[in-house]
Amino acid sequence: MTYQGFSVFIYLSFIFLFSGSNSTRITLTGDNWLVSNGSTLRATGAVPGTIHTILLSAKMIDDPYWGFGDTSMRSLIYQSWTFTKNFSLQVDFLNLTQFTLHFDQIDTVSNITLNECFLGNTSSMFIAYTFSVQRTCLHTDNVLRVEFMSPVTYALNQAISYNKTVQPTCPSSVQHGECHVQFIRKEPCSFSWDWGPAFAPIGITGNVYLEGINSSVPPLQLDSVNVISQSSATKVWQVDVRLSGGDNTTMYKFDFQLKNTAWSFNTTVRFNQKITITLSVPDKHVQLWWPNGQGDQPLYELIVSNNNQSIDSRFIGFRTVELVQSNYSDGINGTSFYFRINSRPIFIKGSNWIPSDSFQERVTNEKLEQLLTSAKLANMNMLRIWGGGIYERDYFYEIADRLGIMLWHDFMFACSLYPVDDAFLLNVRNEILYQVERLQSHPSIVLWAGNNENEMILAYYTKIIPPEEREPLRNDYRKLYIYTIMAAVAEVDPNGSRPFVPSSPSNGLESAKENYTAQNPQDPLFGDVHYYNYFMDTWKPDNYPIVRFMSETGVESMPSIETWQQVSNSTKDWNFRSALVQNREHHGNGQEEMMLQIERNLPLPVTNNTLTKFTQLIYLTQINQAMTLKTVSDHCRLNSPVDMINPNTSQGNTMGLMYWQLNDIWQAPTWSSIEYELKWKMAHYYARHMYSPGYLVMKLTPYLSSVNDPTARLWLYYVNEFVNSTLNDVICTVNSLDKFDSRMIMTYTVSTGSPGVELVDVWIYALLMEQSGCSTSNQCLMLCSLCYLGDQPCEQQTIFFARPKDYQLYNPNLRTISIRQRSSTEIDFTINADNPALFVWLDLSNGVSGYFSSNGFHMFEPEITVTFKSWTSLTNIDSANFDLRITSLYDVTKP
Ligand code: BMA
Repeated sequence: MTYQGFSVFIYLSFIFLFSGSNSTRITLTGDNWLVSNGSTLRATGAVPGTIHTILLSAKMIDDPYWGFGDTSMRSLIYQSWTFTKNFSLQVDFLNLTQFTLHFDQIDTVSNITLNECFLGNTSSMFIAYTFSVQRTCLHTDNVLRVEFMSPVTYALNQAISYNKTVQPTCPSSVQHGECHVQFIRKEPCSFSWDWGPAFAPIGITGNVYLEGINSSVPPLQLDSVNVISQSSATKVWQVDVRLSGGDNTTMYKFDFQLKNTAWSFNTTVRFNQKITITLSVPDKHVQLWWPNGQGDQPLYELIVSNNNQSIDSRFIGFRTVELVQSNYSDGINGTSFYFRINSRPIFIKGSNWIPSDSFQERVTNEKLEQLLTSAKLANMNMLRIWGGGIYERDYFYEIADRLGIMLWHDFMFACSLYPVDDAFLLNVRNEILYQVERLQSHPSIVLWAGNNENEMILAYYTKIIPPEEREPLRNDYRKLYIYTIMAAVAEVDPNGSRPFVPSSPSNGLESAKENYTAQNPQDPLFGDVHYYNYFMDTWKPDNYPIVRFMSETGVESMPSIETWQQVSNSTKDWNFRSALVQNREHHGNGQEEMMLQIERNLPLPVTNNTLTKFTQLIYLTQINQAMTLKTVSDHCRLNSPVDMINPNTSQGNTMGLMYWQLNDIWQAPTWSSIEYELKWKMAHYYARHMYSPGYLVMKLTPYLSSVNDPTARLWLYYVNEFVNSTLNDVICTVNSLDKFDSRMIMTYTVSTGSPGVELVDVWIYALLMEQSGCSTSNQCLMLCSLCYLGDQPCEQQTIFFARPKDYQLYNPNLRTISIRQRSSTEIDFTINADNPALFVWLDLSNGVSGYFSSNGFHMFEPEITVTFKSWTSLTNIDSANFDLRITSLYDVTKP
């Protein structure tokens, strides 16, 4: 069994002075925590850690991701566990006067005891806890005990003691999950999801330290920095700084300095525990922060000091955010829903983010960096942090700031109704105050959303319950998302630096008219929409609704054979319908749906070799997913211009797409475009292509017309996001699959400069086919290339006039003719073909992690060179280790 990505925490210093204040911290993170279930299992391990990762490193269990670990290890989370740490304290520390014990994150329900003193309990993994510690509780030799209750038992107990049933009580049985997850403030998907396992980890998952100070006055602390807005009249940025600590008898002099700029400011104030100081930064001192693809991402360090001693600092970026929801001209119903950043409307190209492992302690910062870089490389400008997961660690947001990946940030509530008793609401309120304060300095976060799909779930349940029960349920919803969450956001961000939507999907501002509980939160004329349909032809553009903003849509695909080999070494598991694959397919009938979708458009494998068949089916599911996402993306981008709104339906002005889902939590059939171990599926290469800033879209109307249909038209559009003006060549050819030579060639010039959609040409399909000598649709297809001036490769676009399964395929005899190292991270592969080849898929079997410059492409020339880019430096490249596997659609048709 291979296992990569296990982070190693090394804590070099045990005691350190906290910058700028006279406090001393004793770090308790690191090795030598004893973990025990009180009977059979005892192990020593490291914190941050959870029972699974600690027992694994003590070699007492297998990797939980191996085989059926998700169900076979389930009893671990039904038990109580104690984490114990022995540590000593020096006299100097014991002579200090005030003490606190701090946990960045505890997962989840625990009682905390230090020596003979009970300090308190925890009930949310989304809050940092600080307990005050009496001097009498501290000794030279100390024992810290954190006693965890089973999260599953806790959720059940809470559900039983609540005065009514909260739906859904349990996940669908195909998920092998746990029940009542809405009763515990813990990663919702840790009780299972339709793409993830139920490991429901137990443990200490952040830093732990004991702090002592030599004063009765709490140290000054920088709680948050928030860039609020820019005044268009004065060109001055308003920046709110929240500080706490100190005492109300002292006058404090604060200095603020924006590093590497000429701007600074100081003020002297008296305050009681908390204060917000508003800074005014003239815009001449700073450059704008832009989303990926629109400009640079300059970040500035704001240093806050008191009497020349630095308190703390934050990196900030200067950008304005508006979520524009305005009326259209007369006769057009609904409102717009789009992001305007620095006054520029931005079409959102993105995806949805889920936790990248069930055990966050084994997610390295490099893994996060590579995932977000993969999003950037795919031309994305936004990710949605989905509400069934977690608030990510600080480093995640730092990467997003640096890469220009905007974040639509849900709060962690998903696909469920929730309890609303006082204790629960108080817990939630503290969570929102803590998380918004922690995160609001990040320019990447451009929107807060109350939850994932809960307004939709509410609409569903209110339809199936007796009428008299409906309003109370709606009141519960408002209590949580409007009067608790929205109110808490406004408390920490009183100047409204970012838009808030109560739910995703919702009808945006319009939802307030239905008191935030719409009958149909999926109205295509307002707000955002989640759209799933696994039974239609997902390659047919007309099958998709035309909405204002598509924040979720997608289909499943299978991860690569290497990924399956990481979780089982038994060949019987490497089968499309093996018990292992079925166990990890958490979406009911998911395998059957994928088969249906493949069958509709693609040839089915004919081989008798079971491993070859499995590999080919994986390949086909990935083609299906890639083509599906490209179809939706083309559909959304084509419908983006406001002047293309259909006056009869008011539909159009689609200003964003975030497909479901970017990444994986484990190795399974899912909607992701990147596999658990970071390999890009074909969909991710297609995302990179379909999201390119200058892009051609071809469309045949009616879809898959016959060559005899005199009304059929073939449209060529140019979608442009470039703001600088250039002229680009477009070359279109009609081709067939039996030879490389084109049957017809047409050339155009398109100009950039004003973002929008331009109709380049429209052909009478019957005529075009006749002139190209194509007597049936399945003889021909069309290729259009967009060639930039300069040395960038042309962007090639293809339209099939028939389903790929209806084309005659010829053996391309694909082969690698040269392998050449270009740099320490790049290798060029030159490939030859005898005939055109469809969906050419390149794969390296040596386990090196990286991505190709292009993949899943169609080859219409006898030779092409593709570059593989490794995430890490490759030394001593021996080309023998770079065995390139090449597959094309033709292979599927071979016995
Ligand atoms: C949406 C998401 C997720 C889910 C996905 C696929 O409902 O919000 O809850 O995993 O679809 O079913």
